[in-house]
Amino acid sequence: MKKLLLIVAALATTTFSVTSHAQFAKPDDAAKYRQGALTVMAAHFGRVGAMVQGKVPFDAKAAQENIDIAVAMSKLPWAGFGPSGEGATLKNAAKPEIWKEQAKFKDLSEKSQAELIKVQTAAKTGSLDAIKAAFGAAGASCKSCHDAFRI
Ligand code: ASC
Repeated sequence: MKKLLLIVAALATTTFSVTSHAQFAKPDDAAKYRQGALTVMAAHFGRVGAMVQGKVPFDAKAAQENIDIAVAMSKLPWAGFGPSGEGATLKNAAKPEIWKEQAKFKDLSEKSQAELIKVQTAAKTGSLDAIKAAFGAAGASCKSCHDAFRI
């Protein structure tokens, strides 16, 4: 069992180090990749949001599963905004400022990831109130990056 866990951990580390250094053959490939990751992240974050807003009944297990996926996905899109992702021709909403202000972009992306982890920590308690307390700041962190960098 311990050996299996070590193998899984090693594979996970490899996966993430590969994705975080991912280079794309064409800017459109990078755009598709980041859009896919952000779409899945937003879908699962949104399912937690629906519970926070009382649009669907609170289900602690579902909230936790959804925020876990959102947190996992939140590691991925940023590779698609690196140098090999500049100049995509497919429809996309990335402002050119992303590539002129990479430090600011990185800072905002890291803030969002940190806020999502706070929602995940809250979800582990099983308390809707705890999730509600963390959810707003996470949504606001998405918005502040969109305001600066999304058309
Ligand atoms: C979401 C989602 C976003 C953010 C943003 C917050 O649920 O899909 O892009 O929250 O709307 O303002």
